[in-house]
Amino acid sequence: MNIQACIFDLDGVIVDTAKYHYKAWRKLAKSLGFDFTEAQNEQLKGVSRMESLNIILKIGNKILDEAQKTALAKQKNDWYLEQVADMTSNEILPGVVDFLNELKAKNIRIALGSASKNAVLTLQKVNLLNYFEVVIDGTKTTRSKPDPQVFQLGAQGLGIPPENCIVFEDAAKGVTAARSAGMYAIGLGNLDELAHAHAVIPSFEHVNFQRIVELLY
Ligand code: B16
Ligand code: MG
Repeated sequence: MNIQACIFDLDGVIVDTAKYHYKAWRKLAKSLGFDFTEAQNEQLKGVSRMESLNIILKIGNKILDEAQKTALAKQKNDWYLEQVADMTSNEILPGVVDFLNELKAKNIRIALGSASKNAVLTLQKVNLLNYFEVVIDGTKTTRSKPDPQVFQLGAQGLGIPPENCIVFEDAAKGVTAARSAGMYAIGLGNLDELAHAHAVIPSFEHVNFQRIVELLY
């Protein structure tokens, strides 16, 4: 095994913006007259904005035309961005900065692979953009996770073969995407949802690069 690059998902891996997405989607669902639970929200992790809206409208049994959907997606994003506006580096998840610094010191290449169209803004808000040599986000992809495109583009941008990359993901669909790309996948969070990853860790706290590589054997 020769790991040369790490590709990170953003929401739920680097920063805890998943809770902001959920709050904004729930507000939207309520404005349409139905509730949207945290369990239902699991289906949205790693999924693009429009696909997320379609899932929510299905849950609420709402059929809308494209113009209405575009307006709702914008409304959700406006609510989401109100919360992102107040973000600081305090919202970086535990252990992430130490891990990124360790990768830099070891010359392991770093890319982002996120479905979010707000990824660059978010990385700027928390002061991490400079760590990422390549940023592939929802503005650069045409296919959503579980399609491997986002991670393939990340590895191509770095010029590293997929078998030499580790992907870090909090979403089941993201783990599937990484594996379809022929990469190693480390799940962040719950083993039940991420059992198809090569290994699952609760967070970046108390792990270093060597430990991650050991988990892959
Ligand atoms: P936006 P990730 C994903 O980011 C989120 O997990 C998902 O909940 C969200 O709908 C998607 O980004 C699109 O985000 O509305 O900001 O474009 O986990 O792939 O980093
Ligand atoms: Mg995520």
